[in-house]
Amino acid sequence: MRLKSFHAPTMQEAMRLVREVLGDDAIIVASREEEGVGVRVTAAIEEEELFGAGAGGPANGTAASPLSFIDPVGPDPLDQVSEALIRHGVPPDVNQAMMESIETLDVRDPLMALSAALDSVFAFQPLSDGRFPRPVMLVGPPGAGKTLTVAKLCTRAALAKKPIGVISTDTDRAGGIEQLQAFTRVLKLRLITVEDPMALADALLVQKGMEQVLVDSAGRNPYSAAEMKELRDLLVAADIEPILVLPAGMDAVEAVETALAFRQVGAKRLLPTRLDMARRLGSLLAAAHGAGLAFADAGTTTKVAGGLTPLTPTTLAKLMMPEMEAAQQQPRRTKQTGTHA
Ligand SMILES: Nc1nc2c(ncn2[C@@H]2O[C@H](COP(=O)(O)OP(=O)(O)OP(=O)(O)O)[C@@H](O)[C@H]2O)c(=O)[nH]1
Ligand SMILES: [Mg+2]
Repeated sequence: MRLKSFHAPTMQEAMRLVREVLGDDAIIVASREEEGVGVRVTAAIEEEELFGAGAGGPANGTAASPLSFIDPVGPDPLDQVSEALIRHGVPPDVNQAMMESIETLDVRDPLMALSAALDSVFAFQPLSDGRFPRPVMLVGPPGAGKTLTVAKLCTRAALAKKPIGVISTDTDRAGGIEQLQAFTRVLKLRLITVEDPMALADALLVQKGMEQVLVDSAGRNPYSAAEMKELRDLLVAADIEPILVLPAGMDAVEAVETALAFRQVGAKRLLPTRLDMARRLGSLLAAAHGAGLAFADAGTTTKVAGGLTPLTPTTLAKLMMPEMEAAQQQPRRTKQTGTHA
């Protein structure tokens, strides 16, 4: 007997899929409503009915995709991806787009399936290790992790002995400059502080020859027209790329609205932080999807050295399914121990 799960928005649609793929002899063994996703129906069929007794191949065109059937000894990888998306609180529209992108794939590995879904629905543009085409300004709501991210990027560049420029525009808030200065002093970098758009344009001219120019900014309330205008004024002063910094663990709808506000001032990339402190990354997927932002790197620790992980479909899939990553590494570790013994 072979089992297969079907996802659909309604029971009627799920039943139609069962009949289409498995034929009229399929037996429904379980059905379940899944919040925000719809209905999941698991159906079974005898293999002789599927392939024709002794025929060794599909009996007719409707049963032409036996590869996507669940291996009776293990769970369906697509079900595991679907469960992970629900666990992460990925909103229904994003969940559906991701699941649809992989429903016809023949993959045995849930990490690969999730990685394929991420790859087809999202864009990934990690920050280069080399020369940045434009200076970047880390922007976002208060406390998102902008200053720590600038410190991490400074440290990464300093370890690679790259000449970089560091500018802070966070001059209004008490302590805004000192926080970054504490890092730049250790790294023996000169921190330039600027108070207005003209000064920023001049500071960027001074830093022109640098491989990377990093600009910290003050936290902005995405719903304050005045604060967002201040930010826009800074950004139009020079050719500079704003990168949105957003912490994991926000409400998904709030994350989308925040991302849209920063998209309006020109952000095209999202750099999520605090991935080490959140178990649900759905709000970040929602923000990237809703505002059309590409994933850059992610903050995964408070440490400045090695504190950024370049995001790719594979690294993000591993962050979303750490249990699968751990399970895959298990046999390798055992083998290494054997070699040393
Ligand atoms: N665990 C963890 N903490 C982080 C991460 N990124 C930032 N933080 C913490 O988040 C807090 C805020 O970080 P900041 O870099 O000061 O945030 P900011 O966006 O510059 O804040 P404002 O300048 O006040 O708007 C600090 O306590 C950081 O240590 C991360 O990836 N992981
Ligand atoms: Mg700051």
